[in-house]
Formats: sequence, structure tokens, C-alpha cells
Amino acid sequence: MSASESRIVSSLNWRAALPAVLALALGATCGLLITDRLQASAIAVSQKGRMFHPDNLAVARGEVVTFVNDDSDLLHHVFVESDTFNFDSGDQEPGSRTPITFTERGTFQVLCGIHPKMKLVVRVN
Ligand SMILES: [Cu+2]
Repeated sequence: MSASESRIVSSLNWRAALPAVLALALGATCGLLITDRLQASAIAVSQKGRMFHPDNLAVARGEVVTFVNDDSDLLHHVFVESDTFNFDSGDQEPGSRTPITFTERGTFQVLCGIHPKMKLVVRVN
């Protein structure tokens, strides 16, 4: 094969691959946009002064609630114990963010393993 022939072949291969490359790039872009959208719409609950803010909220099933430890010098430790849904964050360092996906419908009490007075009610619709 001459050099010019091989150049033609590789340019043909590139043409054939172009739609696939474009589709991949488009798919990746859409994926990023959707991820951005989800993060922008995420619900945040602040843990500050040994309280949850807000202390009750309603979400749709499958939504993510991100718990933000806004106390500069306190650990928190968020957990849910119920028949249908359980979660345990482990210790949450100051400034840390802990996402919880509420996968079951119902009303759940979110408690802090370190501060028994901290209570949040989450209604999952
Ligand atoms: Cu706490």
C-alpha cells in the first residue's frame, strides 16, 4: 500500500467513526448536564448548634438529602432506624457533607448518634 492509499484509508476510517465519536461526546455532555441539574436541585439540611435546619421536610422517593455539618467544632452522626429504611453515616467531621438517598416512602425520624436532642422528620412521598 502506498503512503497516499494508506492516508485515504485512515481518513475513511475516521469518517466512519465520526458519528460514533460525536454520539459519545454528546452523551457525555448530556450526562454532565443531568448530573449538574441533580446536584443543583439537591436538598440540603444543615447541622448547626446541635439542631437540624430545617427540622422537618418532605421529599419525593429517590431524592437525595445532603446533611452538612455546619458546626466548626462538633462531630455529628446521622442515622435512620426503621422497619423499611435504615441509614448510618458514621461520624461526620465538621464541614463534611453526607448524602442520604431516601429510597422508601414513609415518614422517618433522622437522629444524631451524638446529640440525642437532634431530631429531623423526613416525609418521603
Ligand atoms: Cu449531632
